[in-house]
Order: sequence, then structure tokens, then C-alpha cells
Amino acid sequence: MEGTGTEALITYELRGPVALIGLNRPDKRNAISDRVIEAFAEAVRRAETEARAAVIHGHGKHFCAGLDLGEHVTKTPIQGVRGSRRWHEVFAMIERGTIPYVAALHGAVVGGGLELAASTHIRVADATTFFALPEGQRGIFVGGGGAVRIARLMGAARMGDLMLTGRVATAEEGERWGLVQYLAPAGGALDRALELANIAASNAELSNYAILNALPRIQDMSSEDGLFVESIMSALTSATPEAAERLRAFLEKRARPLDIPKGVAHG
Ligand code: 1HE
Repeated sequence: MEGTGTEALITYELRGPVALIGLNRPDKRNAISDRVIEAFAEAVRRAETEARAAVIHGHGKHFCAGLDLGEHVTKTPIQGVRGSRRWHEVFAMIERGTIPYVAALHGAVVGGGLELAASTHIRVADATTFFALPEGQRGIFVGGGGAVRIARLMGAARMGDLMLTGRVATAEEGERWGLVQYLAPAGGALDRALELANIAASNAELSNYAILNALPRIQDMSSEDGLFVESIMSALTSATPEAAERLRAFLEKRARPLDIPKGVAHG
């Protein structure tokens, strides 16, 4: 059961330019049911129209325990295919949308929860985060895009190991394997994610669009095609009034300086 329906399965809040989207089914560890995925799709659609970046997080002790296994057990194979294809559509709205998404991870990031996180552009894991792909043990397979996205992030060999053995990986391992770009102290993922989302939100919108949509596609192209598309995107982004103003701001010393880490020797 998903509760009485009076509480929102997904919370949504606009904090300045950043939309905050929260998985809100903590009693079921934010497991993703059909109703959750539709509520989530609506939140993503809304963020696309009114925010310049978004953060996805989970309420309660865990980010997300993946597919709702209680609901899945009653499905026929064709219903399973339709469900999987719907997850693909919704996660593609994130991955190839027009605004950057940051995932704030804590606790369980398991199965479909990791597939969701893998469709975002920046992932922050706090010290309580753990990753697992127990599909082998459950007698199923990934269905939310993980075979493509998770495998590309950490490599098919590591992913296969997690699926075959049920191995649970720590936040540090996730960072080493390329699953997450940032580590945060326990309870600190959301603040860090918001900080990063605000920075990304301040970029030129067309640059962000190119980063989200051209960069990953170029990885699937031949080098020649990739270099060609890069030039076109470079010219297109440079031709906007926003780029002209930002370039002028740098030359007139009005731009925010690079945040160079302390300890880096530079003259
Ligand atoms: C669930 C789910 C779920 C918890 N679907 N109900 N995902 C999994 O195989 C992970 C399954 N979950 C777990 O291993 C654990 O719940 C956690 C490690 C994530 C969290 O442990 P814990 O001790 O905090 O919680 P809990 O006591 O195990 O669970 C609390 C309740 O949430 C309990 O229900 P209750 O009615 O007994 O209170 C659990 O049954 C329920 N719950 N996870 C349904 N996933 C598109 S393909 C994607 C394929 C996958 O995602 S496969 C991986 C599925």
C-alpha cells in the first residue's frame, strides 16, 4: 500500500532558480511504484518550465530502495516492459532535458534508485550512502536505464559484479568508480547539491543545454563527427547575446573568478 493518498509521494519546492524534488515515501524506503513515477514525471515537467536547475533527494533514512517490488510481483511480462519503457521516458526527461539535475544521495541508493541517480548530471553522496544492485538476487534485471547509464559510469565489469554478487559499495567506492563526483559528510549531501545546482543554474542556458545534450551524444560518435558537432555547438553558444555579455564581463573584470582550491600554487 502507498498510504491514504493524502500525503504527496513527491515533494516539490522552488528555491530561487533551483527546483527541489523529493522522493517522499519513507515508510517504503522511497520505492518507486507506478504512481511515484508519474508524480515524479510531473515534478520534472514543472521544473523544466520554471527552474534553471534541480536537485533530487529522498525524504527519510534512504534516497531510494529502487523498484516497488510489491507492485512488480503482480505484473505480466508486457506490463513489465511498459513499466520499464516508462522509466526510460521519465529518466530521459532528466538526462536529456534543458536544465541540469543534481542528485543528493544518502542511505540506500539501490537498484532503480541508482538508475534514477545515474540519469542526473551531478551526484553527491554523503557518508551514509551505500550502493547495491540486488537484481540477481531478486530474479530480475535492471529496467530503468541502468544497463546503459550505470555501466557507462562505473564500467560493465563492476556493474556485473554488483549484480552477480549482491555486493554493497560504499560512498568512497562509488566516488572511486565514477558513480558520484562529490562526497559530503553524513547529512550534508542536500546542502552541497543545492550549492552545486545554484552554481550550474547561473550558467548560460544554452551552454547548459549543450553540456547536457551534445557532450554525451558526442561520446557515442566517431571522433570526426564529434569534433564537427563540437564546432557547431561552440559557434551556436558563442553567437548568443548572453555569451557576448559574459565574455565582456570577464574582460571588464566583472565576472566571478575561478574558485581555485587553496594550496594550488599559481602566480
Ligand atoms: C520495499 C522496498 C522495495 C523496502 N519495494 N517495498 N530493491 C531492493 O531489492 C531493495 C529492497 N530493500 C532493502 O534491501 C531494504 O529495504 C533497504 C536496505 C533499502 C532499507 O532497509 P531498512 O532496514 O531501512 O528497511 P526495511 O525494514 O527493509 O523496509 C521498510 C519497509 O519498506 C518494508 O515494508 P513493511 O511493510 O514491512 O514496513 C519493506 O518491505 C519496504 N521496502 N524496499 C517495496 N524496493 C526498473 S527495474 C529496477 C530494479 C530494481 O530496483 S531491483 C532492486 C529492488
